[in-house]
Parts: sequence; C-alpha cells; structure tokens
Amino acid sequence: MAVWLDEVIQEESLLYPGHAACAGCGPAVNMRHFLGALRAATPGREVVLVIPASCWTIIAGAWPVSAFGVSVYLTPFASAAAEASGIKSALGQRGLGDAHVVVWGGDGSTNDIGFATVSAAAERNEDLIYVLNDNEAYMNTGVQKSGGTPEGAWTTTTPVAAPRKGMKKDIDRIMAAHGIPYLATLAAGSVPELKDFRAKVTRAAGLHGFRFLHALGACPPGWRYPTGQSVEIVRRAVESRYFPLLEVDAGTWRITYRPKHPLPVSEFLGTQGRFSHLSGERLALVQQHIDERWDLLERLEAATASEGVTK
Ligand SMILES: Cc1ncc(C[n+]2csc(CCOP(=O)(O)OP(=O)(O)O)c2C)c(N)n1
Ligand SMILES: [Mg+2]
Repeated sequence: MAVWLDEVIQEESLLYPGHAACAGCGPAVNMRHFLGALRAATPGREVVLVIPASCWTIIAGAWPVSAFGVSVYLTPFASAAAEASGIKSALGQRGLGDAHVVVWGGDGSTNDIGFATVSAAAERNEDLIYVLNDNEAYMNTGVQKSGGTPEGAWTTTTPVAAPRKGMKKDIDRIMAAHGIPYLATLAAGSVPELKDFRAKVTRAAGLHGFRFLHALGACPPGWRYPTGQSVEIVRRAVESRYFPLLEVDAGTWRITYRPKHPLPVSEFLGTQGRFSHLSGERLALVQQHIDERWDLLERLEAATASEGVTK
C-alpha cells in the first residue's frame, strides 16, 4: 500500500493539478498514466516531451509556468518528429542519451499535417517514443475533421447534413508497415484496460528504436457528452471493439484484450452527440466496418504468429 501511495505521489509531480485541460479531458487521464508508467518503469531517467501544436500547447501552460514536472518543447505540426530526432541526438552528444524523448502528437498532427516527419523518423528507426494522442479531430481549434475522425461523425467541417465520409485512417497498420520495433494501442476506460495500458508503456520503455503508442482519449466538447462520462465512454469503445487493444511487437500482431460479450457499436456511438444523427442503415454499416476490421486484426494475428517474423 505504501509503495502504491508513493508512486501516486510521484505521479502528482509529473502533471500538476491546475493544468488547463477541459473538465473530463480523456487525454489528460492518458498523459497522467503514461508519464506515471514511464517513470515507474525507468526511475531516474529524464523525460523530454516534444509537443506539436494542439490542445497540449495550451494545457502545458505559458512560460515561465508549466503544468509538467518534465521538460517540454513545443513545435510546429510538421516538424515534431524531426525536432525530437535532433533533440535525442543532441542529448546523446552531451552524454545524456539515456533520456526518453517522447513526442505527444494529436491525431491531426500525426495522421495529416505532421505525417511526413513521423514516417521519416519511423523509417530511420529513431530512438523515440511517439504517442498519438487521438481525440479524433482537430479539437484545439474547435472540432475540425482530421484523418483520425471516425466514419459518420459530426465535426464543424463535416456537418450533420454531410457527416464524415469514409473511415478513420488505419494509422496502426500504416505505422506497423514501417517495421518499427513496437506499436500498441492504449485506453484507460477500466481497471483491466489500465493494466494493459501501463504494461505496454513499460514494454515500450524497455526497448530502443521507434515505438508508437496510439492512445484513445475522449473529448467532452468535441464528442458532445457530459464531462463525467469520459472513462465509461472509453470503456465502451473497447468493449464494442470500436477501439481494439492490440500490440505489434517485433512484427507479431496480438490482440491484447478480447471482450467476452462485445457490445453493439451503437452502445458506444449512442453516448455522444457527434453521432446522434446516425440511425438504421448508417449504423449497420458502421457495425459492419467494425466487425471487418476486427476480422482483419485476427487474420494479422494468426498470420504473424504462424509464419514468424523477419526483421
Ligand atoms: C500548420 C498549422 N495549421 C494550423 C494550425 C492551427 N492549429 C493549432 S492546434 C490545431 C489542432 C490540432 O489538432 P490535433 O493534432 O488533433 O490536436 P488536438 O488539438 O486535438 O489536441 C490547429 C489546427 C497550426 N498551428 N499550424
Ligand atoms: Mg485531435
């Protein structure tokens, strides 16, 4: 008990209370657990957070104050992964190469505007942890559609009369195709999910090279629901297979959590105003796409497990 309390107190000093996130901000919960798990896995190792333009530019606070107990470096969208590569190299030259350099990039930044440098850093296998902080739209500028916005969703640029066409970019398969050492999805919706989340951060912390962590974070103003429901909504995202928990470790795909009785996806979508215009055929189509992606993941799991992996 005492050890557990001690860990929590240490985590308090990584993201301080009083930061500028909205009430109920899912990514703030993820940040707290990510930094806590990283610190617990590698005590004493410095952490440098590299944050492209996003809600987190604001949440971090304006100099000379900071909401973080770790170093923070703010960048434009397009250069975050390149600047992080440079920071890692410069720290190495100064004998500080042990530090974790972490990019915390939004879905707009990662899928769209900053993707060129993300892909290049992955291809060079830079020694970075890249966290995709996925709240499924450009939230800081008022909810515009990004490549990470899901099928059928309302945003200010995909209004109810013409909601998001096509499916969310499959960034996990795109990043895995770079042959990176480790990729995992993270969600903090329930205690088993949290254990899975923290185990994956621990795994990533112990590896070298480009590690990609894709964290789903619920956003009350952007997804349109009351602030107290963020954790339950993320739990439903996992239980409905809307957001599968998986990892790709040295090329081997693994679904890390299988809902025993998967919820219909409508039980996730129905919690949020951004989907309230969907019904009938549209809902059935979303369910079909969710089922197809799960089948694909199972095939990837079976194929990489039986054939072995060459890296
Ligand atoms: C090149 C460029 N285009 C647009 C902006 C304006 N802008 C700042 S934050 C932001 C939203 C970022 O969305 P995302 O990456 O998903 O992060 P979130 O705000 O959702 O955390 C935008 C569009 C910018 N800073 N730079
Ligand atoms: Mg976003």
